[in-house]
Amino acid sequence: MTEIARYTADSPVEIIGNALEQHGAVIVEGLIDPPTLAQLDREIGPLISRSDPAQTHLNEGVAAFFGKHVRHLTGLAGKSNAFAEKVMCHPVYLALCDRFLLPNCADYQLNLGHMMDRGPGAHAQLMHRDDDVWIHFRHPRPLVQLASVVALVDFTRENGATLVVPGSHRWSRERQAVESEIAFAEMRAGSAVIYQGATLHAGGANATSDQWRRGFHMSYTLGWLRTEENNVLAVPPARARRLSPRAQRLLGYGVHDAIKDNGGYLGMVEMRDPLELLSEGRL
Ligand SMILES: O=C(O)CCC(=O)C(=O)O
Ligand SMILES: [Fe+2]
Repeated sequence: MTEIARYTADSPVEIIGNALEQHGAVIVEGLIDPPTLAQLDREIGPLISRSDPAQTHLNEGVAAFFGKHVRHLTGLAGKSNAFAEKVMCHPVYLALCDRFLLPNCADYQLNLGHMMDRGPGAHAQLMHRDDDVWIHFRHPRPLVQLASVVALVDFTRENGATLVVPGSHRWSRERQAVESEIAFAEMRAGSAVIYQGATLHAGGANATSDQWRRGFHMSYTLGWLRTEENNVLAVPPARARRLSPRAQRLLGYGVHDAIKDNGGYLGMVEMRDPLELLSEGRL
């Protein structure tokens, strides 16, 4: 069995980033502090407990991937201020996005902010790479995604800790992991596993515990790529207006301004930056 490199949240972010570059995955312990965890619980707890594990999914493939024992809550930045300002805008995530994503875009954005409460009976997900959502973007391609699973309860092997294959971000796309290459992201509530979009991983099976394994699946991508969750519809202007400009920009409200790189603009409204229209009350 293999292990995932571990650091604490006060480790220099450069060291955390070096491990993420080398191994494709890293655990950061104590990333989310206890008061923020309590705020998340107050804001999100009542919503997730009303979610139906047998909900309708986009199609049968997605339904099979998640199974019928998982409660979902999406569009988190519109539902929880703590998620938007303290998780999505966490300085460690932003510093890692600066290092890994900014070389390939003028600004990065949230790809997905998704809570999963993986209940007893949840089966393991198929081993996958999150960046395969952009399957038409042929290889070789630059690094396009940083992803993370944040533990909101203690993650154990029994309750389905995320399975991660360190080093697989550099493998050929055909290579499959054998058991000895797969690590369990066992970690305390408030810790997170952070991985590259090309790193093989899967939600683990919650086969023997009686706990709900609650966590955020959150990822960031280049500002010029279509996002998995339609963030501007999931967090419409009436909600986005209450957030900080940084959070609004991460949700895709800002223009992607590549003029300084001899490129152009993406995402204008009335030839203006929607962020300005939002602050002027015109959106
Ligand atoms: O919840 C987890 O442990 C992993 C989730 C995941 O990888 C996914 O939904 O793509
Ligand atoms: Fe995934």
